[in-house]
Amino acid sequence: ESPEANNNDTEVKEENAEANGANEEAAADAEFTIRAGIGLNNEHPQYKGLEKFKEIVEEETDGAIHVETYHSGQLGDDRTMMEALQLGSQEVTVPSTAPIANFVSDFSIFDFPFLFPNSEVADEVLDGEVGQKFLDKLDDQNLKGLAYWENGFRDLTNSEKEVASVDDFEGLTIRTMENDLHLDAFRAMGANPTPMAFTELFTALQQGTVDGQENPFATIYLEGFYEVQDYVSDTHHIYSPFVFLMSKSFYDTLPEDYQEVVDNAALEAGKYQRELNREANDEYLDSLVEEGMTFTEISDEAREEMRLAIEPVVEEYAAELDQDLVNEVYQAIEDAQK
Ligand code: TK8
Repeated sequence: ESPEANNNDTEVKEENAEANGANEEAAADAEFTIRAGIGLNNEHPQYKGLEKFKEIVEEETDGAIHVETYHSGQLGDDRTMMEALQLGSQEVTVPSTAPIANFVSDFSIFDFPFLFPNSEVADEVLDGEVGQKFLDKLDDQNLKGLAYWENGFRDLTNSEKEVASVDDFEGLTIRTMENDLHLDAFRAMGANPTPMAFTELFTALQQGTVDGQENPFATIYLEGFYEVQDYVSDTHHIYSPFVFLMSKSFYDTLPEDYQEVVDNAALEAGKYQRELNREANDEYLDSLVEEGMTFTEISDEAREEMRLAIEPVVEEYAAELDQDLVNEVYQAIEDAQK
């Protein structure tokens, strides 16, 4: 290697050691340490949001609360990290609502396909009264929901063929999140769904264990799925919220003024994360095509066909949930469009 390269390595090593040193020192001085872990990698807006949360909390508490941020499933998959919050071995994680539904089943409403017509309506409903009612239901699981962030509208990719309508789902093995509604919705469209933690997804796509998956464009691009997937369709079949979760037992140990700091920081960082996420999702479809993926546009008729194919599943799940809450969600969606 050229001497400069070596020199850079040494410089990088010194920088890292310094950063870690500073980190260790900060951790030693802090009254509280928050271990915050997510599944997406450090380029994704989800991680930028976590860094923003860290910046605000450490500044507002003058370092009394120290935040350690982890990405790419370093602390495990979404379910593992939520269980770690319940056990007190981790303080923050930001999963999609789909895995949360395994802890609080009412959350499955947010994975009803085609529930939210756009992100503005989603923001208004989630950040309003009815969104808070769902967050309050997390307390019994020793989870404190502080804010809704954004994963985004989910789109289908696969390595087999162009998907332009429901008929094209036939026979495709699609990885879904670990959520029964997702499984039943993809079965209703003729696909062969397989539930899998996000941490195993890239390898499964690479090895062909599954033909495809569904996630927002930002995730498809930033996680490099274009390297192992050939086709992408803008199905936009589900708007997926993230929920900023804190271990409730940890939250309850914080003095009231620090609770206010983390409450506001989660909301503030969420606004920032949503903005970054929307910019990213708009820009990354072009990047996917530049990386060689074939883009298939889903027509309104084809999307309506998908909605109708899934409708019996949505009705079945809606009947299982708290009817007042379901009606409140639909009413809030209607009001948000007036
Ligand atoms: C990352 C996941 C991801 C989700 C999925 O941990 O599992 O496909 O969309 O964002 O939460």
